Amino acid sequence: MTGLATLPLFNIARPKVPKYAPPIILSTWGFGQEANKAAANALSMGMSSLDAVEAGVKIPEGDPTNTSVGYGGLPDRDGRVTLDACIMDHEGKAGSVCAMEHIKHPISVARKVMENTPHVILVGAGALDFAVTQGFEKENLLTESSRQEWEKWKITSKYAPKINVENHDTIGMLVMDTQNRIAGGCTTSGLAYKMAGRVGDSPIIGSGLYVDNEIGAATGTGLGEVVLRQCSTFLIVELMRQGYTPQKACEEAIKRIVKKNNNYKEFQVAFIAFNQKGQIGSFALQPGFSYAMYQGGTHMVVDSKSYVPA
Ligand code: SD4
Repeated sequence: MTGLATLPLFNIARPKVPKYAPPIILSTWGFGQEANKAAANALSMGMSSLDAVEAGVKIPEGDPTNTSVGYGGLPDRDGRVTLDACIMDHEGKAGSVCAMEHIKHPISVARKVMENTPHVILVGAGALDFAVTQGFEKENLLTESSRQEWEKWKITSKYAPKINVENHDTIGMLVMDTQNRIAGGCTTSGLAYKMAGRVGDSPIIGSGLYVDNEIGAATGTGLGEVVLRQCSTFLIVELMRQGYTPQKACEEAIKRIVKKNNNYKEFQVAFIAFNQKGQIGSFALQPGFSYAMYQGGTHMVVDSKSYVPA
């Protein structure tokens, strides 16, 4: 009798699962794990990497206890919560909103900018008007506890970006689905007590986020001004194009920031990246940065290496 049951085990053809097979999900900071779970759930229902990014980052956007993303975000110095977000898909399409008030999920508005307008970026009142025409509801995003924090801040009015806001920060997310389609999103309320109208790196394509499906993707968190001056996520993807691993590319982007900023010990910046092979990288300026990862069906939070030693 022949048949599978009689064959020795080592003769059975097994499908080869590559070590770094997608899906892969990466998010900045440990709190990104909840977002990753929502993204993984979207993927498991057959949704695309783009849908997964949106579903994922909506978790911290809607969380009032996260004071640097979406609802509950700390306001600018005038007490206004203004949100920045961008999204990019595997075809290189992009959408972004900057300094937008009153809409809880700026990532979803950014996606509408990408899909329903001929533009990439809408800012301020224009972004809000567009959101309303797309059916988004205007809400008060300043929670009572964020209002109280702002009232306390006004006593000294000192502008001092924190180096690591423990487990609460901007979320940047990168997703590769099983069809190897990469999408990314980045969403934030920006720096607490910023000047009215200030926009950081997070909603700017090539600074806070960059995706090139041929190569890979990168996103980041930290002091946006230094990232904006270096176009860091575009740099990381271009370095990967030249053959750098995601790890080496993130390290190089941080080194360039160090080179250009003598005061580099005073702020935090961190990047995460992956390439089409599924290799992952992360590097921070200061110790204390972690990222959430989903790969091989497992969720975990990983402490990143840093330029300044722990
Ligand atoms: C910004 N990069 O607005 C954002 C804020 C951030 O850690 O990531 N904070 O500059």
